[in-house]
Amino acid sequence: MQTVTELNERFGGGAVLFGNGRNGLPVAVLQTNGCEVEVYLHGAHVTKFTKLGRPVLFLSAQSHFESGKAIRGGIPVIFPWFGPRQPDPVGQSPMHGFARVSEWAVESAAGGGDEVSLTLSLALNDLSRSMWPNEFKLTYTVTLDRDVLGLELRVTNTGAEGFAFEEALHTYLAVGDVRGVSVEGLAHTTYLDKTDNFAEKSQDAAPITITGETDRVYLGTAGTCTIEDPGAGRRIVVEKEHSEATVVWNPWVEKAKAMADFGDEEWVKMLCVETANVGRHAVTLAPGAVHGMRVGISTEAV
Ligand code: TA6
Repeated sequence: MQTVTELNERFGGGAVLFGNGRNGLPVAVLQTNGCEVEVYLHGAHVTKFTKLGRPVLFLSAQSHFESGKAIRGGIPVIFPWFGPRQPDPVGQSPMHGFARVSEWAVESAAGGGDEVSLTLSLALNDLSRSMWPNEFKLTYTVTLDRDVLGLELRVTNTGAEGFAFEEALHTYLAVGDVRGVSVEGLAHTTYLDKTDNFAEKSQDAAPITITGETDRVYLGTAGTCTIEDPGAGRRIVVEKEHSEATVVWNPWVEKAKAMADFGDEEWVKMLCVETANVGRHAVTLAPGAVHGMRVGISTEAV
């Protein structure tokens, strides 16, 4: 892996600077006027997006920052399976795949002024080979365009066999109080309720409110979600492309207590609204083919 000095010599110097982050893990900082983003090479993990100093993303104070472990909060990159691997041919496949616990390489850094971008990549490696037989390359572009955070995950099948995969950008949004927010953009869609044995249910027309543990996979939806957060005086807009599923998650009280890398009271301050292709929307990729999923995250005052 390249040192921070080498990274700055090769890619730094513009509006992207590399440094030693938590536990000495390499981190890239992207800045535009009034906004800042931090991306760890560990998991290609966006851990921070602030606008005028205010966090848009939630990051747990209890998060791990170490090799082999996922960071809790920010935007974990989920690939090539979502949730527990089913079936699990190797028996110990990590939850949510291996991309978020892998070390990614820097491909390029560009821009300045109002638009800055960083591209990272992950290709077939010993970890992936040990649990997944396919030849692939991931490229992940993080763009800060004025005050909009843009993300694109591209999956390339570099092998001679087709393969199927699931993916998600598992975004942890920062909210004032999750009990006072509402989510719009998923009306009249179907969802699988993971708190009710994956029962298939229909979402009515009303905005979604969070009144208990919530873990839902919304299917067949390419729409924009808006998270109204009057308590924080803002709404967060999550606009996506080439994604057919949206996951909404809050662990609430008991699940929060059960997670070692999450504070007991932190469930109040976060809501995951995830951009995904999972379950019946898993992507099948022929040899040589590429699939790109995009999301843009922004805020508006209310
Ligand atoms: O995206 C929601 C979910 O799949 C939940 O079921 C919950 O497990 C969450 O992800 C967090 O998973 P993690 O492996 O990061 O603890």
